[in-house]
Amino acid sequence: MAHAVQLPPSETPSAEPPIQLLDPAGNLSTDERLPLDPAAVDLPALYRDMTLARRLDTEAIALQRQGELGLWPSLRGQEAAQVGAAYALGGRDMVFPTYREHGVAWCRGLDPVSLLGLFRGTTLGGWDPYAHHFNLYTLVIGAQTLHAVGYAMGLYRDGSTGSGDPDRDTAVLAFLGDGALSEGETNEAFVWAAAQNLPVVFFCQNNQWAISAPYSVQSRIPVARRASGFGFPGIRVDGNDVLACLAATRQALHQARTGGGPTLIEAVTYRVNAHTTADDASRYRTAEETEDWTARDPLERLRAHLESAGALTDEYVTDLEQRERDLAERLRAGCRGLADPDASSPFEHTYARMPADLRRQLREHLEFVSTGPQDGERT
Ligand SMILES: Cc1ncc(C[n+]2csc(CCOP(=O)(O)OP(=O)(O)O)c2C)c(N)n1
Repeated sequence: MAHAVQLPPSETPSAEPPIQLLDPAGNLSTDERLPLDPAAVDLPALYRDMTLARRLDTEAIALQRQGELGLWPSLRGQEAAQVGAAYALGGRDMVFPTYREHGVAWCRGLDPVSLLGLFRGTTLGGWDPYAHHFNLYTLVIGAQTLHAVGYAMGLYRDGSTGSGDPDRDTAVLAFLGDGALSEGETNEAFVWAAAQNLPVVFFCQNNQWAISAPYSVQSRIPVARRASGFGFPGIRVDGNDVLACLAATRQALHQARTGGGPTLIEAVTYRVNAHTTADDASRYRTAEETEDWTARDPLERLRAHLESAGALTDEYVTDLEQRERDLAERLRAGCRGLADPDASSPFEHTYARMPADLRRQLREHLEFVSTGPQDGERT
């Protein structure tokens, strides 16, 4: 059998350049496709939240290395995509994340300790999705796109989209990775969102890799261009440029809320760390590629801009460093203080009335747990 032709890993051929409003040196520019007045954006706040999202990530990795977490999927390199998108949200808009959206969770006001429970094994959820309009993390690739479409359908049927009342109209923001585009569920979600003209924005962080599979082995066209096949707009932005991500998401959410239907945003970025703390990225990608992308650091370019504009005072930097230390301490103490779950909790909350077979399994499980650790097992 003939071997499939493999394209070079990193960039897909004939991809149009992503729209950029802030270049790697920190210079601002304009683009008529994405109008944005930077003077009306709180740039130091964006920098603050990107910095704190990175610190959250760094501390979680350290906690995993100390054996406090089983696993951690790092967001490093994707702070601009996540914080930019999050800043475009309205309070009522509902977010459907994957498992890497720690920066969005942070901006949504979630207690960062609650992000750790899933990866410490103390919970199968971790927070009330309605408290911050931020759904639970989804580890099944692509599944959240259908959840998002279902929620968007509910909004549509409740008359909470395209009503003309800005205090009522609501949209959904669904996050996905480039790998999720190869899932049937994602494609079903796109078909359904288009056919029903639903108020949903699909925000794809194209971080180039689905674990060890580069985007180029999954598709012959760029992510954003796929949208036209489903019948809605796609837009390609520099995912390391927080302003381009903010402007694109703001525009797409506005369109969704006002009855204009779905959009697919491709934020071109890079996962600087390994897929998770359990993965060795050196097995499938080169150090040069990672170094090249690391040089396009999303925090550095905003910092460079703020410094050149004289907007980063010593006081601001000192205060931010203190906030970072406080956050780190809160994560360390909070993680170690997470309560062990009740032994029956994995069996609960799936069915309103537990089926007999599951009840039997629960009984067996509780019996097993009550016997305590077996010889040689860790306590
Ligand atoms: C349905 C399903 N298939 C396979 C997996 C195993 N898996 C976990 S992460 C991953 C890659 C996902 O890549 P991408 O969507 O690009 O997101 P990223 O992790 O890069 O942010 C895969 C295949 C899974 N979790 N769910």
